[in-house]
Amino acid sequence: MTHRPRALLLALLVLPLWLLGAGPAAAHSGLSSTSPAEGATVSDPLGAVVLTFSGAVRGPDVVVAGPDGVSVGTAEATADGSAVTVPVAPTATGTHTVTWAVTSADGHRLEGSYAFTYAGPVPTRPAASTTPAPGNAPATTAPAAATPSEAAATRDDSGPNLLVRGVPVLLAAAVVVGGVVLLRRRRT
Ligand SMILES: [Cu+2]
Repeated sequence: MTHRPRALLLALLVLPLWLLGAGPAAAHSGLSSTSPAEGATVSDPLGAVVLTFSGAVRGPDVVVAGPDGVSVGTAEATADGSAVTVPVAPTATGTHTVTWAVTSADGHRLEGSYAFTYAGPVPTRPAASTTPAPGNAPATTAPAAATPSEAAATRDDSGPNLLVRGVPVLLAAAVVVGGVVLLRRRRT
């Protein structure tokens, strides 16, 4: 008859401990999925990075950095329930790193980072007229400018080449004509 109060006592001791352990764990929000996904290669135009958590989050702080380490975000990240969205405008193809931090519903600060590869279209030169992005992407116009001058240089070389080629042709013609004249003189 003594084991029943013991079982009750054990239940009374274990139940609060279980509630303490499971309570905060149930309210603790984790990262469920991301768009683009970790390790994914994006070939379509990308306008935003979206992080989806298992529960409501607030106070998002998200930085999406391009291959040069400069942020490609065009506005602050916003939280809507369990989804965090940050608008982006990639300026280069390559590895993009998402570094994020949010406050879970239970008050815990969560943070992490992951990377994806962007292989979609990029502006040929920074569109300063429409994009309010603070990042001035270094325009790589130097290689493009060097190409026409190289083409002009090879085109200039073709002139002397034609003259040089013409000399052997004239010499060969002179030899043939001379040979024919000599043969005709021998016959007569
Ligand atoms: Cu938590």
